[in-house]
Amino acid sequence: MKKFEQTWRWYGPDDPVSLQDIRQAGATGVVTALHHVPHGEVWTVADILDRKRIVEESGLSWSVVESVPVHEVIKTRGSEAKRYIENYKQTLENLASCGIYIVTYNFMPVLDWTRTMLDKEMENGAKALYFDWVDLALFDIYILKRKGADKDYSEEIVTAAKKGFEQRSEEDLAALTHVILMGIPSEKDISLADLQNSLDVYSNIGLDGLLSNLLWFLGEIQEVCEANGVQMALHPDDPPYPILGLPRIASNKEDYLKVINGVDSPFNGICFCSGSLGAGAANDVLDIARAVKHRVHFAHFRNVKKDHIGNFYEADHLDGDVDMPSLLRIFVEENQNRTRPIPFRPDHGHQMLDDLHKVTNPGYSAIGRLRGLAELRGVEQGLIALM
Ligand code: DNO
Repeated sequence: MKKFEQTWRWYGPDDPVSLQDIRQAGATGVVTALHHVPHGEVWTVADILDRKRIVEESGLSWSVVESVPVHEVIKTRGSEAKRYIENYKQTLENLASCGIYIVTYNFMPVLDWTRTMLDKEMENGAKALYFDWVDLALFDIYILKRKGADKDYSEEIVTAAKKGFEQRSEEDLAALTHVILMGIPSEKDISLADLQNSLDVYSNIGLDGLLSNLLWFLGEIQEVCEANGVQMALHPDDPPYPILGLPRIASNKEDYLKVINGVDSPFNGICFCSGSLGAGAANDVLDIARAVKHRVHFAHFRNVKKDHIGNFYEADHLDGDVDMPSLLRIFVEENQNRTRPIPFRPDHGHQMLDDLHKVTNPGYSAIGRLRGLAELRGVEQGLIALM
């Protein structure tokens, strides 16, 4: 029976978790990106080879790119979009020429993943990432001051947000703003002004416009991907619903089916993130997996625990709302049809044990992910033994 490829996200030479740590965790593949290259610029072969060499000298391989960011000009199909598409194609070609074929990306407007708190304390003292609707509404209504924002939330949430705003200190509000606008470590954060400027642009584009921009982008890169064996993996929206009035088009099964059928070619695939999808109250993660598994080029296994209004924290990998053993079973079976094993990584992990005293990238401390990886590979082996 074939096993998954075990991978681990590494933010590059500045990541406090080293390549040697990754080896000790038992992963064989590294998931990384050239975070120092500004969004939209070409990744040169020299730069890619340099990173690849560092990874390989540690006895690991660079299995997946996460991410080659899609520039806002492409997402909004601005006047310079063609130039950015050409750059994107060149980057894909360069990666393939260095033997790197799986590329993760997302099509979320302006912001990547969004949380309202990075250190929610669990009962056992570990810390988790957390998303709270009242805090998001507080930010949206009182800090971003988006027009008509209060209409997007229930009365209960609007009232609680108002109270929160009146009670919280300036410092607290600044910290909340920082967390919401936080980008990928070692890339630049979004500014409040960037976000404000984008609101109008995206409200004109709307859901249909954003989807058609994504399909246009995929159509444009199709030839390069097919000619070079590149597999594109679309990460779901995180969280999987429109936030701050911005449209979202990769949040559920219907969205994914529109995308994979819209440009119906094997290069056009998915990064199946069980935590992102699992945060959607209406999402049945197992059902989504069954519907799209044939196009999954990469998987993030992570869990979430939601409450009755949809706030959620990131739970231990085998805890929470996603039935992880059943999900893994779907992918273990799918993996048997593949020539190249599906790479997965333990996505995020609690800040725990020694890591509580260290400064690490939110969600990406070592020990919580080590625990996640160990649990996930244990489930995989158990499933294989029973098959
Ligand atoms: C967060 C990640 C995302 C993901 C991108 C893919 O931890 O899952 O930032 O890498 O959205 O483009």
